Amino acid sequence: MKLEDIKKSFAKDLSAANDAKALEEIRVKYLGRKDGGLTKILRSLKDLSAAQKKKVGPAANALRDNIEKELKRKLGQLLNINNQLQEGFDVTLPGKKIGVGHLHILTQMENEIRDIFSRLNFSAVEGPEVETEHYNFDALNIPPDHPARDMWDTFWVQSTRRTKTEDVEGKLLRTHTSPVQIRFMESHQPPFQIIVPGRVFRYEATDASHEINFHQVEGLMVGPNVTLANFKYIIETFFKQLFGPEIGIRFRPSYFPFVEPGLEVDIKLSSDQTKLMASRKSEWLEVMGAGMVHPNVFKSVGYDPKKVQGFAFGLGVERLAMIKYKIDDIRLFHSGDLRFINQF
Ligand code: YSA
Repeated sequence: MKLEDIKKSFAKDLSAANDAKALEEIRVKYLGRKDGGLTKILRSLKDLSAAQKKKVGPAANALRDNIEKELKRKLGQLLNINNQLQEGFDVTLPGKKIGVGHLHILTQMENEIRDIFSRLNFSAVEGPEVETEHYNFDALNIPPDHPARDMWDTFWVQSTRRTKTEDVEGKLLRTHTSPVQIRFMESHQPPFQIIVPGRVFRYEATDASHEINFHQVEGLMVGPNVTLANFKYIIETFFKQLFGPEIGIRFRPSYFPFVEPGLEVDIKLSSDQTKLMASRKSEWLEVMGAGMVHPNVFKSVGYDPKKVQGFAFGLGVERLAMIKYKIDDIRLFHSGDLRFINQF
């Protein structure tokens, strides 16, 4: 028999074998001392010429190794099936469902906010989380030692916070998404309307509605005739789309150095958000700071404040998710508690 024929015949025998006894018979047939075709070939090698030996020898050895390997593999396979059958393993049962995970509630919330603003014709842009003092404060009309810096308790990345004596620019974890307003305006000309979703950081005490690491979505609309009326329309439309037409919205005067006038927006909590309401002693939750962009901010990016005007806002994503999904403690979002996460 030729090597090729032995190979074919072995493959056929192997696939027909379904117990250890049959496998042993195959082993004897192909590798046994007696008359196995392969044994004969291996034995006759000594009578071949040197050239033939060189050709047939390695091929015959390789086939022998392969036969041994295949016999072992098939034996393992048969034993495995046998064990499973003995243990009462039912191969016809449906498999275990593998959990496929899902988007975190905050990602879902951010996506929903992006969708609504996209329908209102706002494009989304992003900026760095590690910022310079210039973009986070100075260019937003908050010079060093301005008391308004205390509104944002800051994580400084390097101990290079600028002081009157040491004029070195500091690096920090951005305390709000507002620095991206400056970055965007430096490289674009009005008119435009953008949102900036992103992570922000504050070095402050946590409670049911305050985290040290949370998310904001900044908004900025600038053009020759943008007014506070445009802001009110956009924001009311946004909240009604997010929470439904009956939602209570309150605009309050406020102060931010980078807007004039400045305001804040509150959303009315439902009566079943009792824990949050109890800890806050108010049925209104502040969700957004906003205002008309200050002329000094326009000047810092080279715009002429006599020619353009605009509104800006920064909303808290966690706070909106809390209202929408009746979550009474902001610290749950990053708690890693699957009982919480899997509800959404
Ligand atoms: C104001 C005017 C503008 O022209 C543009 C943006 C702004 C907002 C400003 N940059 C800012 O950060 N204001 S803020 O400190 O009041 O925060 C905005 C929103 O973030 C708040 O209304 C609240 O919803 C959320 N927030 C603030 N501190 C938080 C927080 N959410 C969770 N944990 C905290 N510690």
